[in-house]
Amino acid sequence: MATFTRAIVRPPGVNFSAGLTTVNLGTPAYELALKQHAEYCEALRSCGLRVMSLPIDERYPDSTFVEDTAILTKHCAIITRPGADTRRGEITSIEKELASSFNEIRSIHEPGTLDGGDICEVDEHFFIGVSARTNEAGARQFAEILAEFGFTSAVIDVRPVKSILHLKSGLAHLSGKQLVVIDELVECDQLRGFELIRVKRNEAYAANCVRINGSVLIAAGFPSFAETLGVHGFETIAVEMSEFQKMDGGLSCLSLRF
Ligand code: CIR
Repeated sequence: MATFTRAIVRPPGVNFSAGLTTVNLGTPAYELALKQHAEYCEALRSCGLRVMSLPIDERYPDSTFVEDTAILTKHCAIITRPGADTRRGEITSIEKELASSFNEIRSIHEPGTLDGGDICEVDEHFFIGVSARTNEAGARQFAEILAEFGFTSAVIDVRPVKSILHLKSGLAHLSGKQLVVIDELVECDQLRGFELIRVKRNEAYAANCVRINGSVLIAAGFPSFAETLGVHGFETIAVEMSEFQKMDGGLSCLSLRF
């Protein structure tokens, strides 16, 4: 399991609620979103990470979801080409920021599209979700870049799974062969050989959790999942995510960790 030392985040702008969403949970309250974002950053710090906070960018209401703009591996950074037109420009400032930390930077090019939320890293292996945001060309380009650096990958088509926006909305890597999954992904051939820790259907949002060094960051308000992780020996840190959930955002998408 990689050890992380840094995280990149970007607080939401005042027009955050003008971003994309497919869920019907109401309009996010801006002040509360800012507070939750600050607490999220504090949780990252408590895991030992140095948090680099980018300036708010109101040109892009979804730009707080920085995870979708890049994938950071131990050998390279890969700049995505977000599937939503309104998010495509978000990559410019991220690429600039990463230039000082990564010698090797690759990019996804047209006609490929790929969102970081569709990429689940399991040590040297990556699951690539093909979704409403990540297309087959993007997945192919990404797999080729990974192969160049000695990583392996497998594609999981999540388009039939209507309850999730991205692969990682329903899949997370905890440690070794342990994965967190929602019911709809349990039968995936690509996940055979892994230990699957299932999330109850009524707590499916919590599947998007993040292992950071010795802890697992989870969304607050999902007691059964928190208990399951405890039984498996994980220390959990719960973070309130309600305002980001309203905009289809999972916990992992608020940061880039490396
Ligand atoms: C979007 O629809 O693009 C944003 N409102 C939410 C993106 C969430 N990203 C993620 O879970 N990786």
